[in-house]
Amino acid sequence: MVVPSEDITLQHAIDLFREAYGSDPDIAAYAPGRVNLIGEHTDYNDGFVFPLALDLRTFVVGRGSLLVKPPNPKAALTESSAISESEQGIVSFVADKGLAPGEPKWANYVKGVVAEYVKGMCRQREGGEEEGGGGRLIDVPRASTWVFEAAVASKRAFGLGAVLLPPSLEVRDGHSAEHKFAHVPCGIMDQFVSALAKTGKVLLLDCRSHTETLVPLADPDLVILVTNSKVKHNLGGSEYPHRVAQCKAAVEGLQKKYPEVQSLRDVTLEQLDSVKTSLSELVYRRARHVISENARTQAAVAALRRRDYAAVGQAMTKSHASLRDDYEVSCSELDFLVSEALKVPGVLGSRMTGGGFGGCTVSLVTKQAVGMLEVKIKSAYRARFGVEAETFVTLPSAGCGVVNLKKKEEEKGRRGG
Ligand code: GAF
Repeated sequence: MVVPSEDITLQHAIDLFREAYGSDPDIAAYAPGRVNLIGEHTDYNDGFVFPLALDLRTFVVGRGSLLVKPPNPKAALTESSAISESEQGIVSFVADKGLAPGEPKWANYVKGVVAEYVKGMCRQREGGEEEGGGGRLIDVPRASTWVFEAAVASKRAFGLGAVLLPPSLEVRDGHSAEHKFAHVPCGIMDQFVSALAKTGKVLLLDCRSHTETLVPLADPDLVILVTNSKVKHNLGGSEYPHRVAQCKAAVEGLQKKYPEVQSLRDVTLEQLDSVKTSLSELVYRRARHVISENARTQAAVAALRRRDYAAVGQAMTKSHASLRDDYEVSCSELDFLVSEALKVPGVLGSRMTGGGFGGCTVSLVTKQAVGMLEVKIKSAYRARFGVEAETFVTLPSAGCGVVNLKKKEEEKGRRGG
């Protein structure tokens, strides 16, 4: 895969802005994509996840003066615009309390965050809800407006940065946007990793207490390979919400015997087995995945801390089997990519990553073996499915942030470049 350099991506966003508004943006915000090393479908069960940010970022650019000194006050003060870099589209909408999801779907991720933001502004304002909406956005300090826009930059990466908003608010805005505007009853993993990720570190997140721990992964001999199956998935479709409901059903069944249980996080495999006959076979297997995945995630974290990479890899591979067999969120393309990867010497572990039903796999592999892995996996995938899989090597990268474009230009000028 040819990954455009950060400067090219940013420049592209700047060009789109110029084309749309006839002026230069003066601020950019970015948010990284993420890959989850292990801990899948555990976040909405109060469990543990272990993701890292990719060094692939989406940029959002803007100009503060558009909000502060609009040529046409009414229109500009009540409008927020979004440019989708990947879909080459522009959607304009009124940033007020009436904001509702609609078409195109990608813009709902933007609108959802804007809606939460407007609501937050209303709450913070004296006079409450009635006072809020639209033009009130001008009161938002410029930097935070665009950091906040970074939250929507990457479809599922809602990191709002830490400039003005406390982490809980950051997460609430992106998380609630997905629930209400994209209709995905997702957990909190993606929002947190986008906001909190650090270079060279994998983020262990306790999804109940919302506490995070950064675990180093910076071994010169080791890399992470992400492989895109190119199978598109739609988590808003019925399967993801079904899994959420099945976990809830398991908890309800368990509570009859163990009233103290609040979520699958609180359950051991022994406890689950003790109520097996009272659960449907399907609900039992769903719960078994979540409970065993929490244990695998904690084991993988401990293994990474002691640099036992083989054990990390084994936990990843077992995670895939559980997602495939018990949770049933894999697909033949992902299963194929994983089994082909594991045939290559130097691959320590491989699994599907994210919600499933398509998307990517993640493999832990020695630096020496990664070239061979890419070649083999691509040709096998092409031969089997007639599709070019995309691969890219990554290391844990930093979370979202802001670039002051004016300052960047001035610095460039001073350096004479
Ligand atoms: C999707 C969701 F958005 C996450 O919250 C998480 O549940 C993941 O699927 C599965 O681990 O990415």
